[in-house]
Amino acid sequence: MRAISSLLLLAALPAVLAVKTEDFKTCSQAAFCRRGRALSERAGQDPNWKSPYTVTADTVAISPDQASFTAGVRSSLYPDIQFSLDVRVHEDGVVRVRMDEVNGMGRRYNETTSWALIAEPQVSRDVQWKIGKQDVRAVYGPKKDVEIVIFLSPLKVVLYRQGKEQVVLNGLGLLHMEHFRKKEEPKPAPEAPEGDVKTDDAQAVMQAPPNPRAWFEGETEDGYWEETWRSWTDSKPKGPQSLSLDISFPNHGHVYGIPQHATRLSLPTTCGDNSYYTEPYRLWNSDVFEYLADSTMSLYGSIPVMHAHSADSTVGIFNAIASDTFIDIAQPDAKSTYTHWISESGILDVFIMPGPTPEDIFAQYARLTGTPALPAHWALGYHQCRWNYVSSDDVRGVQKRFDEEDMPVDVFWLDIEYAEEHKYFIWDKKTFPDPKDMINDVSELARKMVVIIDPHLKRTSSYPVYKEATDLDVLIKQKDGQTEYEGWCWSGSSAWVDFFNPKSWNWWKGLFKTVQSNSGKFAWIDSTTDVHIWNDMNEPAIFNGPEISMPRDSIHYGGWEHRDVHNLNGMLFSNQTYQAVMARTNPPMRPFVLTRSFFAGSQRFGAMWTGDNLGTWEHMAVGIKMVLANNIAGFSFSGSDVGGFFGNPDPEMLTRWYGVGAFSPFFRAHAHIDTKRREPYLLEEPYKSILRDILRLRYSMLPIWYTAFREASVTGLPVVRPHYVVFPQDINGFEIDDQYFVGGSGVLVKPVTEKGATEATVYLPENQVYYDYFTNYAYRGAKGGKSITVPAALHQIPLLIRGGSILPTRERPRRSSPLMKNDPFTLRIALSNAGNARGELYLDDGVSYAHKEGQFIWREFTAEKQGKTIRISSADLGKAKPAEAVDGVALVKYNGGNTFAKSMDLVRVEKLVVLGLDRKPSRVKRVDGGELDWSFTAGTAASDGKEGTASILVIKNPVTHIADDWAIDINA
Ligand code: NBV
Repeated sequence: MRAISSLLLLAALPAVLAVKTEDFKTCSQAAFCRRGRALSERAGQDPNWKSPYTVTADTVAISPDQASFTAGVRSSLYPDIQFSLDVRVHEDGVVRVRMDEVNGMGRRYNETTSWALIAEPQVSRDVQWKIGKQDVRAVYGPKKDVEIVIFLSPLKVVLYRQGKEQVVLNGLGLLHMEHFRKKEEPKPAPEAPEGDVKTDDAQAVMQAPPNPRAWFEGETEDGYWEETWRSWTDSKPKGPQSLSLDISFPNHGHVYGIPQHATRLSLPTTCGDNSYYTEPYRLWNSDVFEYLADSTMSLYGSIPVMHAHSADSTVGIFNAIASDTFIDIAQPDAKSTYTHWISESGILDVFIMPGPTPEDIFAQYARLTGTPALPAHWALGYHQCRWNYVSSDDVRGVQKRFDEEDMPVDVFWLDIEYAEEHKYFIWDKKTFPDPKDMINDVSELARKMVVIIDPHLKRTSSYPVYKEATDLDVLIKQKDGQTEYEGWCWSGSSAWVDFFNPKSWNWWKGLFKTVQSNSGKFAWIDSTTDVHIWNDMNEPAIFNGPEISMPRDSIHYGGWEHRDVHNLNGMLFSNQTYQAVMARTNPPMRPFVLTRSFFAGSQRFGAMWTGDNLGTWEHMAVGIKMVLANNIAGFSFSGSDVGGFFGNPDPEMLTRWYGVGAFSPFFRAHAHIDTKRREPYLLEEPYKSILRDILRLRYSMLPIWYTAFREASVTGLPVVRPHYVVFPQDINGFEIDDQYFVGGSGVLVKPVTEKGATEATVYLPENQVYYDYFTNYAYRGAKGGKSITVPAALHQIPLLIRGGSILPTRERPRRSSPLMKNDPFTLRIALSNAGNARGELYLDDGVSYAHKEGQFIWREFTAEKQGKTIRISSADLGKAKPAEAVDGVALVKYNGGNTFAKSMDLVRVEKLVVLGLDRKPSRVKRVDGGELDWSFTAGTAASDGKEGTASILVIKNPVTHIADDWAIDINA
């Protein structure tokens, strides 16, 4: 197998060049990445290349409880340097591989997991390690078909399933952990021999064997101790400490994940013959002005999680590293994938997730970093934002117009201009003289506000937040470790809180309190608990810093350099904000925090969006792929700015963008300060009415979204699911990233992102009926997959219901989602080919944590064909499956008669709509009662599998209490 490295040489297809790329480093502009890629190139050119790293056999030790394998590792090139290797199998089969330098001259950053993981994982006691001459191996798993093997010389770690290689670390021999060393004074270069007279000395030089170290690490000390890029010089007091590691996925031809990049879901290659990109994917949280819609450039957040997929299995890795990381991907034969990870600093700490299904990977990853927090229900409604609503009266005016136009909306947002001189928390009293009244006017209609709090603090002692941070000494320091770091941002000369410092946490909480404490410290008393928070610029974005961020040699708590922790920075900020918002009330209420920057684990603290997209069709389309990538990387609550942040979308584009937004987990319209106003009520007809319909559609489907979010919060399964997740064996679906399923509901959507479209092609992956959501037309899929054409004029969203699904909706238009609390439900029962169906509904109070105490309704609806009867029934899933969340949170104290369920006593099912019956029923009756009020419309879709409109049976008012068990028989 040719190494990824040699494939690099043949890289083709230059990336499209455009806006502001010059503000950010490419691999060749970052010394550590140059070194990493050079290593891979050299290795690739040498057919006999072998990793110099070996496990020292006599150091191999298995802990007495069999929990872990440890050993010493050496590189033949630096025999004096010691490394430690630790491999352990977790209870759920995940394998953690750690390596660090020991007894070295410095300390590599080893705390990434203390921020990313929810707990120290439980190690399996059910593993028997076998120490052999050449390897150490352990077979495990319920079927004992998984094996982890550590090959000793050279060091290689392989995960097998049923004897087949799944994941290989250092299979290509690109592992290299640069050790700490002393800076050597440069030696004078030997004088060059003159002319072509070969002196003895010169001959000696030419005949000397090549220096293997030079061969391995490069001839020169490239950027070891200092690095200058544009006008910035990065001092590197610790010297080189980069980490290179190849991770291969034999037998897996697709890889997904590593958000955030504006690219396809199935990640295109970056090296090798005909590679799609030439630059590696980069993870270095960055504020990229006018980012490209098709690029490997790093964006605002990073989740170093990758899924590798084939029709046989899905495996995954989580590479817990928070420093600047470049990732090359090669797929030389379309069957296997080779990746090369090059990071600037940090220990090696890789979690191998064995799968073997996508569902298993989600659970395995959720056990490590947690499931997404269950959002407040209102947060799934529509959010109206722009930079900026300029005054409290402006906010009131916008709210009024929504109500006049009968357009639902839950949240009004304020961007940075609410704050006097961009001193966050401090209202600009000229424009917002009455903030509390304004908030109360909004919350009167059960709505909320979200207000921005950026991390840069204006450096003026008259700003209490800055003053208190200085007094407490919790600001990030310059490279001397003493002086406050100063940079330029919206607030002018600014400083940044170091959230790695635990001292900052309680203080930060205090700022959000809406009542003054007697400590005399700042509290946000002119806000209310109906205000939630938007954290922007938390990469951090700094106008005059290198790559629009913080110098890498700045110092954080514990003496760590910014380079070590950069990608964690955004998560710590939104985490602390989340805790602060939660702490405002007793009992706590679910906070909403939107973050731009994120890392693995950020899903526990709210929502993210894809930053400053452009109002173009390409950006609209790639936003869907980015949201899907985020979803499979555990961070479901995501969306893109509806309308595009920059530019003035024409009405057609804006209309289509609402179609995209209504089917994103997070649905917010936003716009740059220089754009024209574009609130949905401002559009002419027919656009305005179409937007109203789309908003109402979102609201009517909130029960489906909330049920999906609840499932995500318990199992880690994504809220929006691409094809390979739902049909992991259907090879035709592995590249599909423009249509997807909403949770496990059976809703399949393909938002239109093309100008002038009147039709769309939708791929149906199975021999099953799919019903058009609006017209009930029954399309037929086929075994092996089939594409169909569906109408997609401007007012139409290609939206299908997979046969076999039951969808709960609420069809009464309201002004905001809390006002729907007592609205009745409609159940759409979309019968499968076999005449069956299933669905779920989850409900709780939507705001508190009472659901953790069992205060919820969780129903299962089924339709089962038994001879000539179809029985539709509803059962209590809370009772049937007192499930434990994958992260170990037990759903305790559940009883069907809980007070929340009781409070829903008036909520009924107003309508059952049964799609796809073969013929008109003779009777429709409750099993415990009499005949129901029903009507039947015959369809043209015949039961022999022809397309056409489905038959529709409508049953009126069949159920009085949504929380009850019931059963209805439809007799043929
Ligand atoms: O706060 C202003 C904007 C905000 O509207 C946007 O959503 C963020 O992504 N912010 C960036 C700073 C300025 C961007 C040009």
